[in-house]
Amino acid sequence: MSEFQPLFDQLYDAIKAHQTIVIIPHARPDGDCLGSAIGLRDILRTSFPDKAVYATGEETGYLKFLGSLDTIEDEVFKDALVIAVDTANQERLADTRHTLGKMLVKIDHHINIDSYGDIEIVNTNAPAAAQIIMNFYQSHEEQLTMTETGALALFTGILTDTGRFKYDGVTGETFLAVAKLYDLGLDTKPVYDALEVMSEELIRFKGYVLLNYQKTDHGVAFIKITEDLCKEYHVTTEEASSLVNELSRFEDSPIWVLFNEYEEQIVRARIRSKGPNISLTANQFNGGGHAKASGANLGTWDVAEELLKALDDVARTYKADQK
Ligand SMILES: [Mn+2]
Repeated sequence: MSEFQPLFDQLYDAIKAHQTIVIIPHARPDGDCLGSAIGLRDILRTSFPDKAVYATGEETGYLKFLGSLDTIEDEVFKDALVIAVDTANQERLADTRHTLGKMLVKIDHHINIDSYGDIEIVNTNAPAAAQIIMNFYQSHEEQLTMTETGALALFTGILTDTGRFKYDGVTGETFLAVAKLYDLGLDTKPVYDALEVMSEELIRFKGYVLLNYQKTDHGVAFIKITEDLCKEYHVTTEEASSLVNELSRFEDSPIWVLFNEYEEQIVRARIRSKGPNISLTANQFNGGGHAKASGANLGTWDVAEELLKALDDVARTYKADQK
């Protein structure tokens, strides 16, 4: 029996006990948070047709194939069970009415820095929140069911957060979850079609990234993306940020960073690693995440330079240790 079984039982009881359930992913959505939210919504709607089940939040172009989110009034939250997915801290939730419900559940795979749920199912070993949703499904397989829509959404969550099954954290459990999704009628074609397609603007912008990246002394590869640049190439900040792993291929670069500006020129960094733990550095720069994939909120470009210095030092130490 999994150590999470008692928590899954509590979640199941909470679902049974509530007539209205609202699922909330994080802001600036990715495949895992939307896949988890839409997948869980499908499971609950299909298994409990008498309940009112909603998923709120923000949609994003390349993930529209998952289905749309619900727009709900404040009153809907009254007496509702609210389930936040894939979101470490409350400020990041795409709908901050999460406290309006009767009970709040947190399902996440990031380090539990902000303990905000009445029930918290936080498994930092899971490579995707969607895998935890599947673990819950599998823990109550007799009582739960889902359609192809749910299978597609959960597969997308697992696929994107594991970098297509490449990242740390992928285990046999991941593939057992995916095997179950295939058994439930998963059709992967729409997922690969949607994820592989790129606008011409973004392809041109990818060319810009590959021609204009820079490297620090010890091989931290980075690219700085300004709002003006996004305007010039007609790409959104989110689209531009999706190119972060274009800088992953350099043999001598254990760390790579994509910087970009959000509204009012707030600079953020996406930091990735194929060796050293970069989450500790991200923590020092008002950010965090996973050992090999973190984000940081920098504010200004001056702080971006400081982050690069700190990461260059991490790369230097890492390379020295490798020798
Ligand atoms: Mn995730």
